[in-house]
Amino acid sequence: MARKKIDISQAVMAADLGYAQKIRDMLKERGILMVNLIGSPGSGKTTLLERTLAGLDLKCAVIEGDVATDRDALRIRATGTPSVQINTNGGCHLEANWIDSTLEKLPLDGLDLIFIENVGNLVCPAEFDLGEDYKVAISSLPEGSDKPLKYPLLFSEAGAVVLTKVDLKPYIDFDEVLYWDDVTRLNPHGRRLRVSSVTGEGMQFWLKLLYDWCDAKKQAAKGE
Ligand SMILES: Nc1nc2c(ncn2[C@@H]2O[C@H](COP(=O)(O)OP(=O)(O)OP(=O)(O)O)[C@@H](O)[C@H]2O)c(=O)[nH]1
Ligand SMILES: [Mg+2]
Repeated sequence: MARKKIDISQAVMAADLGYAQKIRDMLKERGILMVNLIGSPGSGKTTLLERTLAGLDLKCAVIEGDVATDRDALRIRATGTPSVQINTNGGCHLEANWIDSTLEKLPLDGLDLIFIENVGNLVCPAEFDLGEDYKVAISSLPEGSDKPLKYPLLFSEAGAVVLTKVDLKPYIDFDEVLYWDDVTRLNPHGRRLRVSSVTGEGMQFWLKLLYDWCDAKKQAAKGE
């Protein structure tokens, strides 16, 4: 029997864009900001979130994406913030239809800000629209200063690039001038921040950016 190969990837992507638009419409109506954190495994996403949630005077919730375990959701819940874990069971990124069904499990009333911590990966998560307002690239000093040009999609589309673990600078050979030059070339309009979740360096600028983004989202909702 002759076999015919059918490419369903286009259809799957198109269906997911429908979910992303549904999420975007719902969040716009409610004035809730959604920020999608994307970075390598161990780049410091959950630690940055823990520190952020302790410093932000906003009502937040977190959707955690990991291949396996609910460890990150447990860390977030320990801060007193509602968090739901999605396990991708091998998948390397989150998709909008999963975010859509997960939002039903979060207390949306009165919420200001939803963070998504995507699966640790610099490649695939950048390709998927989750209905977020901003993707934020999280890259850490120990990963090396050559990463922006090697993984250009994420760095070019991010609303902000956050360089984490800057407290390790004295111990690591990292060309910060090259790093920021490359980021700026890829993404001239994105915000650029350097933070340490250990010392707190740079955290005030990150928190200020989140407040500004939240204010803008609420203003847009009022202007509807
Ligand atoms: N020195 C230093 N270590 C950090 C900093 N932020 C995180 N770490 C450490 O980096 C390691 C990984 O941090 P996580 O926050 O779990 O990283 P993650 O990006 O959430 O990792 P995955 O969820 O597995 O992708 C932990 O040992 C943290 O303590 C920082 O600013 N400075
Ligand atoms: Mg994590």
